[in-house]
Amino acid sequence: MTKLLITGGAGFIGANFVHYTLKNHPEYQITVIDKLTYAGNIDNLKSVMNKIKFIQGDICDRELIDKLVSQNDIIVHFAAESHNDNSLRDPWPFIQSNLIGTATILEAIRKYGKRLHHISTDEVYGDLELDDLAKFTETTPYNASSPYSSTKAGSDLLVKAWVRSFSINATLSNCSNNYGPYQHIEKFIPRQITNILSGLTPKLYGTGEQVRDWIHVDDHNSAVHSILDKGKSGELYLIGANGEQNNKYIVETILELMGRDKNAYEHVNDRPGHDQRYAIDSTKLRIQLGWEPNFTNLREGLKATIDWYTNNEDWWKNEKAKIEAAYAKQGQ
Ligand code: NAD
Ligand code: TDX
Repeated sequence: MTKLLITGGAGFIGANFVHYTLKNHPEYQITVIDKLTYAGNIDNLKSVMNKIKFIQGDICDRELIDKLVSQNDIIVHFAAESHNDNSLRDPWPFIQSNLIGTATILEAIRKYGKRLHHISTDEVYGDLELDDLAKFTETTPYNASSPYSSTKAGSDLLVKAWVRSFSINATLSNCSNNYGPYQHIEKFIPRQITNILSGLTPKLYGTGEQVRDWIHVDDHNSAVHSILDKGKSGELYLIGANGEQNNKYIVETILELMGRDKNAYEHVNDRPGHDQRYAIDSTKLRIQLGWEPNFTNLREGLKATIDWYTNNEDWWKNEKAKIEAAYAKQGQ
């Protein structure tokens, strides 16, 4: 059995990765390390706790990371502060976890000669114009906009530097916007679904014309497995499933799927520095590794996600008032 250490495995994508791996890749023996910040939820792993080892800890803890990396074969690194709006309120946790945390993992990887897969985002490339037909590729220059995306860009550069200078065995992937079960309700899609379920009006930042390239979380995770199986050390792969839509379309579709008037949303204050458009060209991943997404119908994916939040109110309802109070302070 290959020993797999998953950082951030109690968060949205990490927890889905644990479930996906247990179901589809029995060759891995899983250990999760997660600090259980506000975004980490041990309940996300409740049903599989007897099949994995869970350690509550910080990726900035050098002694702990040293020990865990030495005990495992492959490290898949999801742990990060992940929300742009929070990074605009307070950048420090982002600098700590995304930069110092990644450097801590890299030093342990270098010491013990283990394999790393670093999870990153398309936001490292900045944004595209709304009327531009271009997409991000693996050679697009880094040009991050927010404290969140700049710390993710910095973490990617650390990985690339450790590959070049110390010849560590590492791959990187930069994925577009994920949706699916277990996503924190601070994020766009779950916020709007839980607003409607709570009798609140969906909130669109600014004009709502901004475009995001949506991918189902299981497609992100199947791509990560393709890279673990067939990826070449030192390479970076973009992950995307041609899911470009503007925010207005997403809110209207959610309202319609939930049986409401599709215009029953409000425009609120825009995000400072709001990135206009993200779009991924995933040709390299598809051609070189033979990966294809399974969830190509966004409307159906949204319907399933709405069903999940409707059926799992206990998972989110205690957090709702606190999240909305923080947004309300910013007129959002
Ligand atoms: P999330 O906020 O839902 O989960 C992050 C997890 O990391 C949480 O469980 C949290 O407790 C843990 N964590 C944070 N700081 C930690 C620390 N110092 N030590 C240990 N654990 C810590 O985020 P997510 O949306 O699941 O994102 C996971 C990864 O995927 C991130 O690296 C993010 O940049 C990347 N990513 C996310 C998206 C997206 O659409 N959500 C898209 C592309 C890439
Ligand atoms: O209430 C809202 N209303 C709204 O219009 C919220 C929370 C967001 N938005 C807009 C802002 C963005 O244009 O929706 C879009 C998506 O917002 P987020 O869910 O905050 O995602 P984004 O900022 O695009 O970043 C996400 O994708 C890339 C993840 O949070 C990152 O972790 C990932 O790297």
